Amino acid sequence: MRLHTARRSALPRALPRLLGSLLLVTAAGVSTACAAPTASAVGSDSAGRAARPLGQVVPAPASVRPGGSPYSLNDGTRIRVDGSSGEARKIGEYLAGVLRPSTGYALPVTGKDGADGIRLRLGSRDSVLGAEGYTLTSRRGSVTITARKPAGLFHGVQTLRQLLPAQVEADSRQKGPWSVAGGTVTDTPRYGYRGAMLDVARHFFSVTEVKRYIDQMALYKINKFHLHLSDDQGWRLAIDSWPKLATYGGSTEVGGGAGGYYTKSQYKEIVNYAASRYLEVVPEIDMPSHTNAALASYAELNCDGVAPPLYTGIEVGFSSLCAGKDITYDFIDDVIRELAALTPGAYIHIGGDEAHSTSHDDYAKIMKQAQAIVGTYGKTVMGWHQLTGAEPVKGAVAQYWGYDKTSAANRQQVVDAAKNGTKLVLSPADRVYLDMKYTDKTELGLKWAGLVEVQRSYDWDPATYLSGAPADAVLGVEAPIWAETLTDSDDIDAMAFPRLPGAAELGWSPAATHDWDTYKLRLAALGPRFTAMGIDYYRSPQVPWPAEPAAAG
Ligand code: TNX
Repeated sequence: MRLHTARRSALPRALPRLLGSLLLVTAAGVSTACAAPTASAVGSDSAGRAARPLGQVVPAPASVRPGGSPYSLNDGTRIRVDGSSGEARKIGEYLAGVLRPSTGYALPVTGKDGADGIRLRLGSRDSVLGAEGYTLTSRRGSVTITARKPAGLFHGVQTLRQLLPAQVEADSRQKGPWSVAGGTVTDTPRYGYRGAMLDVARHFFSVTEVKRYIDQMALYKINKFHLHLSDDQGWRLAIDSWPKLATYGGSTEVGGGAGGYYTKSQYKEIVNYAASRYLEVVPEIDMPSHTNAALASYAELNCDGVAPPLYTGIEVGFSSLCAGKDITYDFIDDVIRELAALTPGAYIHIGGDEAHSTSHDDYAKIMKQAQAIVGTYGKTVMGWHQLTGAEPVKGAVAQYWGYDKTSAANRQQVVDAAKNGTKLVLSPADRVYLDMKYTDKTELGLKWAGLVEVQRSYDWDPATYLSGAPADAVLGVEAPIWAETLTDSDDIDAMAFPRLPGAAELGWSPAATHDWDTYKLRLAALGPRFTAMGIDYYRSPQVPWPAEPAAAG
């Protein structure tokens, strides 16, 4: 048995394990929950190589049973996958791709025979695991991840990454040892919808930047990637039947930069990349407002037949599609048809927010037609919660983005819709809008919904947040990041980290694990991982980050 720290090796053999389990149980206050160890155990090694308790993972796993000998990778380790499925092999290759650069081990991905190594098993008959759950068992000689479905295996692999020392995330060779504490994690998500949104309209982000964010989401078991593809400042997807949307409407962005758009093949590349990380893309074309880029591209879409100039400011609510013109509905049909053909996922998001210059009747008319069109192409309607002020179709999902100053009447409208069957995804702006400043000193971001420090972002419960809404109306949580002030991956990193993992935990972890005091310790332990991945995160004073060298570049 390899012991991880001098402090521990001085203790009798069974004692560290016993202490570990006691800490796990008491810190979370519930016996099934995982939780954090003491602050000193989080940060005892500046390189993040301290022994890591089994439950020290974000999102908190549903159940953790520490015990037994740890597992250690070595230069002979194999990743053994279930040969019956190509997907298990791909996940094995993905894991090897994460582990090889830092460990320097060959880590061949081989067939499932053999009891040692990292074993990825599909086809568990444990129905409790559902489509996304997994078990991970670590003992001397092996770590075995078992799941019913590939998504569960993939999520289990993310847990394994976090159970290894932080340096495993580096892209160059690091010193081991590479050990995982002994025991079993059994884990399933609280909600089926765990999303993050990226606004590529206010500033355009390249395919490479988008993939980077996808990889970051996957670490925390997020499974929906909402792409905000159109707004006043830019149209970001090529549409064959209306080519000027992209070539002209996509030619600028906030501040007047060059903008850009995704060709269909680039867009497919994003969708496929997301799918390889078990994320479903939820594409959004915002309407009837937030449409200046489209209105500027085609004069005939405007009620007065005059195309407005391109727009590079950050005001909202001034643009509107024209409810009284037939061509408006041809346009919506063409766009949704082409988009649906590029969308393997269930949802198409039609926006519907901040239509301040559209009359109620016009709004209701356009949203009714748009919803019908989404249905025609076999997709489920998603819209911002203002959709509940029109007539949401059966099965529609409303994304709630209210905040503490949202009027009681507006909240009630959403609650009433939920009582009538509209499903909800919760994105409260004063909690999980990742573009809100942390403090007054935060350089990037906006603050119309207030300042959102890390604790405020984490400390709410999706089941009770919208009081009066039936708990089963809530499909999950999504953290949007709007990009008026953000121009590249560094900017996304600075705003999403460390709040994104908290939003992911709200979507994944059982309510019983929800506890800021233990969460902040688990979050602190992610600091060296962010650094190893080149993420220059906000060092919130609310979180006891371990000492570490300044973040790279
Ligand atoms: C509100 S939330 C918006 C966006 C802005 C964002 C900035 C919502 C559906 N609309 O148009 O980009 O605030 O935080």
